[in-house]
Amino acid sequence: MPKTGPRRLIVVLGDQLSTDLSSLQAGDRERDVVLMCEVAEEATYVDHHKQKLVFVFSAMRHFADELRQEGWEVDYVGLTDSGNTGSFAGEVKRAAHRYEPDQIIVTEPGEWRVLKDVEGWEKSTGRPVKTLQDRRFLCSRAEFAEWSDGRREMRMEHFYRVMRRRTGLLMDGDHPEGGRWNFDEENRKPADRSLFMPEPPRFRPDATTREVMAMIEHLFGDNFGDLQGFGWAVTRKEAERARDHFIDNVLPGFGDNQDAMLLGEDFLYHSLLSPYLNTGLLNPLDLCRRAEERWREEKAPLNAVEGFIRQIIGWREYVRGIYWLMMPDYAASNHLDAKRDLPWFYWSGETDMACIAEVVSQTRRNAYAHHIQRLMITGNFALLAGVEPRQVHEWYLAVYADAFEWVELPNTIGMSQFADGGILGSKPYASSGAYIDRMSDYCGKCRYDVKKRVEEEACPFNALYWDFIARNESKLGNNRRLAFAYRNWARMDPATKKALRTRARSFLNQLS
Ligand code: FAD
Ligand code: DLZ
Ligand code: SF4
Repeated sequence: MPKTGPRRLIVVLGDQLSTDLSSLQAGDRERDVVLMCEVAEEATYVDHHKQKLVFVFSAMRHFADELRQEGWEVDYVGLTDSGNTGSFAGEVKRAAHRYEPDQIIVTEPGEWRVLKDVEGWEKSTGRPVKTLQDRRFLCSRAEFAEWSDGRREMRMEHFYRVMRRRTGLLMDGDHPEGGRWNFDEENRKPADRSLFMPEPPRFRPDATTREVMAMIEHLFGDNFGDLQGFGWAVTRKEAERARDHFIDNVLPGFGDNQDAMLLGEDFLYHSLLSPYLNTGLLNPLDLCRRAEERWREEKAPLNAVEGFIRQIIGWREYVRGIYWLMMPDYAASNHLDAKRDLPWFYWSGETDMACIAEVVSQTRRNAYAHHIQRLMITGNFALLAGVEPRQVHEWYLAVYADAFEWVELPNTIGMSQFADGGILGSKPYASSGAYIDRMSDYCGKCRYDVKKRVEEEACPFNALYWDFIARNESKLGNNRRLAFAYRNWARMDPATKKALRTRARSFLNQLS
């Protein structure tokens, strides 16, 4: 027997697919109604990879079913349903007319753009809107602001220790397990073909996913990305299977092989869990506790488990904190005054640089590349070439299944492009071909020679690296972490300097 009394409208957004979401916890399934809507505004703010669109919409549809099974009334508006206004504001207004709720409840959105939208709902519907904290994150926006307040500089490593103490993860009383907070020195081994590579589980599209695939192919057929081979989990159960596979088979090798890159090996020792964490199919703290348990059972080494947990309670929470602290101005940051257009090969993959061609083609196939590929291949190249950070940001926001602005933007603008001038991290991640050669087997299959610097056949990363160092000297010359590079540049003879810069210029001039 449904309860009578005031009815509330609970709006659940596409990255809030968690049954323990604060808005759902605040609701009453016997009385309130849940609104979920696919809207054109979200589907088009960048030209998303087709797999990302299918993943989000299929996961949303499956989540609506999950809520219905739990007894909720869910009003689900599909992208092509008649009357769909194409925006959150429009759909919330229409739903307010349908249900005449006495209150609208929503968990705070992950992104600035959507928060601005939510802030207009009270006026557009004439109903009070209650916005609740997103408790899936371990550090609230207010707590991060408090932590950062008065600090001369923010650093992830300091923040991470606070999060370790707060969660108790890998702690022995007040001390870190193993006597150190960070075991990175033992990680980051180069690629090794002889390693056994665990294959990640892929999930066969069910009828719902196939329906979404047909819709996306029809509406967004020209967007970047292949749909055949779509294998992302779209239900909580599937995401949990992916999680268990990672914990059982991949986690033990995570630390050692975190930075390795091998031709034809798209996933190596990574979890591929970011799309599920970012949409709420998996809970970050639960995942970390399961990883910790593996170490306590002596089934995974401390360097692997600590490295994995750091990415989640450290980096993931830290970049979110920076995003909310710095938005909206952060999106326009361009400390190095980079102006070049994003080269077309970021979309086509058509370049003789084997490393970039490999990462772009993998990205097209899977809507995935691992961290070092994003940071040290495509990110590094854009940084060295001086591509405008906004264009780099829009590319990353479009092409990865896990790309939501709160996490993508600080990683791109801050970590990868140093466009924030050092707010997020202390140095630009710039490197010559030598690093790529050490961590991958890409160079062996490349038309360019990684050992050469100035010749026509020389690896472009080499001259571009020195050109980057030289042209940004006024802004980076005092950076302690680049002292070695600037000392080497200062020692170089003028003819070599000139040849490097000429080679960089001629390479950049032929980019389109
Ligand atoms: P794993 O290597 O298995 O790591 C485990 C988890 O740790 C990830 O699932 C993720 O939740 C978290 N994590 C690891 N590194 C980071 C990080 N730097 N910031 C935040 N969380 C982290 N991550 C996104 O989730 N969405 C993005 O849009 C995104 N854009 C990026 C753009 C650039 C330029 C760079 C350099 C990094 C970006 N990252 C982004 C961070 C990182 O590359 C991805 O989280 C990771 O590659 C996801 O793959 P995985 O799940 O296999 O990660
Ligand atoms: C990424 C995305 C896309 C493509 N489409 C929708 C949508 O139509 N409806 C929706 O609720 N969410 C979508 N999302 C995820 C949102 O972008 C994300 O939930 C909000 O931006 C929250 O910050
Ligand atoms: Fe990339 Fe240079 Fe190696 Fe070619 S030689 S794969 S361009 S780093």
